[in-house]
Amino acid sequence: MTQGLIVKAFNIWYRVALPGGLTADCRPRGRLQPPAGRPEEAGRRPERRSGRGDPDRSRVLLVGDRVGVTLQPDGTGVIEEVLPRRSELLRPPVANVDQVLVVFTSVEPPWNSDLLDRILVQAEREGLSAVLALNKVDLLSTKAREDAEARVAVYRSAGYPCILTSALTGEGVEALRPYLRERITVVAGQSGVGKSCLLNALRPGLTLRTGAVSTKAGRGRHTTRHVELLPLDGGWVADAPGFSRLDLSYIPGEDLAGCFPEIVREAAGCRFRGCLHVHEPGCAVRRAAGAGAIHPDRYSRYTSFLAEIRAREAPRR
Ligand SMILES: Nc1nc2c(ncn2[C@@H]2O[C@H](COP(=O)(O)OP(=O)(O)OP(=O)(O)O)[C@@H](O)[C@H]2O)c(=O)[nH]1
Ligand SMILES: [Zn+2]
Repeated sequence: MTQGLIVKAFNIWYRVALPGGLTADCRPRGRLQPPAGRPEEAGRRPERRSGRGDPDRSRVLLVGDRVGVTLQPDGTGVIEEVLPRRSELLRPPVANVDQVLVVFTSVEPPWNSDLLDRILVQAEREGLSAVLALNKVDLLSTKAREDAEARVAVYRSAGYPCILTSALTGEGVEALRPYLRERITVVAGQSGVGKSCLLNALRPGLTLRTGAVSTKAGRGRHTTRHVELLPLDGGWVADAPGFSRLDLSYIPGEDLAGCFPEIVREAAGCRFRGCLHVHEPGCAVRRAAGAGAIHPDRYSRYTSFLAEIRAREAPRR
């Protein structure tokens, strides 16, 4: 049996990447058991994948699953086993994701820290690390670039690696590369920020559709775009829509602070366990926000997200 990684799923077939750069289209063995997830995942999400434990084998496996395959004489393979998952994303549906590459811009489209913070909160909630790429820096004047640097510094001080990139000139592309090596990365960011272009710059041999509408035959109105993992420096990237939910109300209010790494660092100093860092006495987080150790913009984003979650939670009580 050979170990491989599911890189694409279609109907009952799965494309599996094998050692040596080979791939084989594989079908699961009849009685294949669903993989074990992380036990602490139970109850983390508002919606569970309906295929969990479902006898419909076609939904048991995910792109990103590590599998054991027996190759057949005709070049196809049979998936005999699935290794336990380290993580399981619902949107996009990918297993074993390590991190999110968040691509954003300060022009075309303009800076949107609300969306950026929402994406980062989701990444933290899923237990994924995040790397930020501020793309299209070729469009910035010296002054605009200084402003962009200042905005990015907020995220650096929160603990996120941030790289200024241009898919057009190639600036920052080599600085970004080491973060993607040997990991499974999902690319997130609003439409038009240059996600596909940046991946193309990282992988000159690869051509992803960018900007223009795809003309690929057979892509009818009712077919959805499937997730695919693309090889990159011994790692894998998924340029798939989905990882940019605007609605954070699936996160319990008391868990939100845990999704801001700089708040987590300070919260140990709060007087009360379970401090929500809003108006509790002896709150180290508010103190740190007042003193600048936590950036006031990030702190106020935390309080506004918390208010949003609370407003949704209230009717359920
Ligand atoms: N000037 C400049 N333009 C860029 C850069 N990166 C991408 N673009 C342009 O921005 C537009 C959108 O790029 P895409 O790569 O398609 O953006 P995307 O984020 O993949 O967009 P969606 O597929 O809609 O999510 C295209 O017209 C690109 O040519 C950059 O670094 N500099
Ligand atoms: Zn506190």
